[in-house]
Amino acid sequence: MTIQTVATTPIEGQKPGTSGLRKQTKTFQEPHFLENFIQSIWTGIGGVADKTLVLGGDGRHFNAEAAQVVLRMAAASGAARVIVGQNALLSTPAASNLIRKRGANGGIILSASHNPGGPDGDFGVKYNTANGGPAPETVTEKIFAATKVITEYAIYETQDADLSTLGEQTMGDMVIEVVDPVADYAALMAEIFDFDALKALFASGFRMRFDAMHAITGPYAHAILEDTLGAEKGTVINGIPSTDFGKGHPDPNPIWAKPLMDEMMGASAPDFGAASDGDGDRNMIVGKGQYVTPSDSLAVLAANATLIPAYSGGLKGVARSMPTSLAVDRVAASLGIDCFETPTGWKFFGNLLDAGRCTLCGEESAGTGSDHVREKDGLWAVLFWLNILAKRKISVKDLMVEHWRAYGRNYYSRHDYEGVDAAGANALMDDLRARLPDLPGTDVAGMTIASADDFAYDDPIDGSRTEKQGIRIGFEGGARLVLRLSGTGTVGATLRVYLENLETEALDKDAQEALAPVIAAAEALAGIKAGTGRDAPDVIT
Ligand code: VG1
Ligand code: CO
Repeated sequence: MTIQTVATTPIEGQKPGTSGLRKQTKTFQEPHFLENFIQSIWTGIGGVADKTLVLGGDGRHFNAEAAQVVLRMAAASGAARVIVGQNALLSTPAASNLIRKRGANGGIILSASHNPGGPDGDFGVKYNTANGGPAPETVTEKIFAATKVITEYAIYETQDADLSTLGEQTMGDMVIEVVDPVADYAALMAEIFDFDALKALFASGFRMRFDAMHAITGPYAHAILEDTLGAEKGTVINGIPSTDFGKGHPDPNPIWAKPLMDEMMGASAPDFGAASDGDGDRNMIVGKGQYVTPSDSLAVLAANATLIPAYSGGLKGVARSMPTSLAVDRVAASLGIDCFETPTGWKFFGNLLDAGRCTLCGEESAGTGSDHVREKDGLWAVLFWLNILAKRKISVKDLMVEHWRAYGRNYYSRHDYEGVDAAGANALMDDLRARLPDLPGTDVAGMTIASADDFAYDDPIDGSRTEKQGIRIGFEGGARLVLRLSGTGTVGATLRVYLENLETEALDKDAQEALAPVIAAAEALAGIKAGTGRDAPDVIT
């Protein structure tokens, strides 16, 4: 085995986005693309010599090959140990747990999360720090800076490591430790939740459907829901991970998980339905005849948290990303705890969790999590719901009605305009941004604008400031409109329009109807049709 030093030149466009570097798989497979980025990670974290890393991915096309490159590059740059999930698989929350549990210096997660996979899909690389969470912007900026000046990378010339067999092997001086991807994560879930109550729930005939969407959560869901908790065989569907996610779009929402939605709205629906995304950090919750928005889900978890063993002492605080609805704010107010509003992306929750300022966090994009790891966690959210239902002995539908009666209902929807012209989308945002100071006090679509700003976040723990995180427009009476551009897309720009309307009386409306004034206001204020060249959103969730 020899260390090869390969001359290279900087490659454009290696700036990490909302969640790591995401590109089309074909781009990642171009000469030096992956290697440049990995070497830049080593540079950005001050070198990898003598360090211990965790490595795994969501199993998509190129996962296995990329993992071998990362191992050979870690060995060439002097890493002491890499803990790898068997067959280079780890869900994102399981990777976060392993980093924390094993005291690793960091980890590399190979995933483009909810983006489709396969040769014509997307691939991604994410670096997580020693707390188990996504690298904060101070670190990703150093990595990006390194990508712009790279001249060479180091890689071992050797045959592939055997990642199918559990146990230790060496590559040069580096130890490669292959671990069961599920075991430590399953043990953590058993510490957090009342598994006896969950076993009793399933033993009583409670029926569930879990759609793993051909992605990484399948093995975890099989092991925990069926093998441990006794849910009937067949509860988990699409549970074998495939490299192209069965040619599907592994994003758990009513559009991409439509078969599950149809089943849950049908006459013979099971009691509870759920789905998870490509890398296992997102969740969708749906009861018999009742979809639960991610924003509402976060609010319900917060309101019922003391039913869960790990949270029985109460919550230190909660946090939500800015576009997430204000439903959880209302719960926090009634509990008398802090509610933090952060920019989109899990990396902004890390400091709050580390400092013990909040226990639960969530995003409107189907991400929910707590201080048990430093990532959002799909299966954890599902178990949280099951634990609540087991204790409360109530249907999802009745629980939602009860919740809305107590706190009001924040009707919510997101309209996405995908792959639109980037220049046009930027111009739309810039134009609206320039008009923000004049908007408060004016009327639009029959509503009066109460506030309008471009969201900037001052981190209360490290004092860092993050600007231009999306346009927020608040209306009198509690409606809200948010516009921002996606940081995870790989083609053109994606405009996300987030719509919210608070109702305290009419709790049973159709969401799009309840939001009609806000939708009209969005068009009047931002000229979305003209700016995107689209008559309607591509995806409505
Ligand atoms: C999207 C979501 C955001 C989430 C991010 C990563 O980002 O809106 O809430 O944190 O994806 O999720 P953006 O910039 O496209 O809006 V995952 O599960 O794809 O890592
Ligand atoms: Co994800």
